[in-house]
Amino acid sequence: MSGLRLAYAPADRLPPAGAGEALLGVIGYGGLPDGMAPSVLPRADIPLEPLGGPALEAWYAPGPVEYGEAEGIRYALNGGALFGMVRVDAEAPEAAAQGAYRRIVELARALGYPTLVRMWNYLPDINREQFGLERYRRFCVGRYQAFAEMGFALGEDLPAASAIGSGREDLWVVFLAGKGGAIQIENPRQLSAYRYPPAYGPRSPSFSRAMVFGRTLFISGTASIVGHETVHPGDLLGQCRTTLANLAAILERAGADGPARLGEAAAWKVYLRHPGDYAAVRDFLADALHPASPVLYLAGDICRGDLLAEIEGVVRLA
Ligand code: 3EB
Repeated sequence: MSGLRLAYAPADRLPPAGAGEALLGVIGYGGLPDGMAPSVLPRADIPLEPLGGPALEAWYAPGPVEYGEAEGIRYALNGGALFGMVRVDAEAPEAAAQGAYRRIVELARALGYPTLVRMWNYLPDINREQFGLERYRRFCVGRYQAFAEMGFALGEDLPAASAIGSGREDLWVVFLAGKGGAIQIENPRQLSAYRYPPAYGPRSPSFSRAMVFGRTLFISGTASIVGHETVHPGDLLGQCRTTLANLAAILERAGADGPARLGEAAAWKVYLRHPGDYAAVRDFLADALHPASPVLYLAGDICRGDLLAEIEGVVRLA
């Protein structure tokens, strides 16, 4: 499936659909514009503060698009892709993740889009310990259990993902699924997350480093990890340089240009633990990324306490 398009915009202005396109869904950070149509449009209001630039993410696909809601999941589909989102109480992250993932997989299969391509997870208080285990690690347990019980191979069929800490009570999961043909890509510089040793939690994080879906490369949240270890703890620019090297390695594996050469073919999202780091990271990325590639900056907690920044990307392949 090709023709998916992502656009960033200011908080109050949804960009228009192109000819023959329809909206699949909208994600607002700290707010959504009024009067979005249709009323069944999948929309999420994620409580993360946008820093300096755009605050809305809009996904488009070649129309016609059908909308629906089932099991608390709002979704849109166009015959090639299924896009949706669900919001669940996250007091107990294991149960929240397991329930949300189970429902998403069941719905995606029932609608005929069994291949999970990309998941965005926004979990409140992601780094807080609860009964002796960090909430992110609890989330990983529930996600793993859902995938295991749904018959996933947990190696060849894991979606790309991001998992970020957000302010309020609920877990949001935003997802993209397809009918098949997605290719998982791992990063030669990093141990696959689903193989992380038990030091990082009782169940390894169930995601791939990137997925190719149609002509689009979805790059997972990428941070300053080499092998399985955080490198440059406490050093913002050291972490940024390592993250860029990790992104470059994924792009090379996918046969794409490097981060500085992608132009409008790439869109990036940058999560910063400390909002005050924004200017320094923006200045660093002004050199490292192509000036025509849009970047959306958000203040959000990264799922390892020693990580200061994480970058994800969507890249149109040639
Ligand atoms: C890492 O590489 C950093 O648990 O879904 C990045 C992307 C990270 C996704 C997830 C976690 C997740 O391990 C953290």
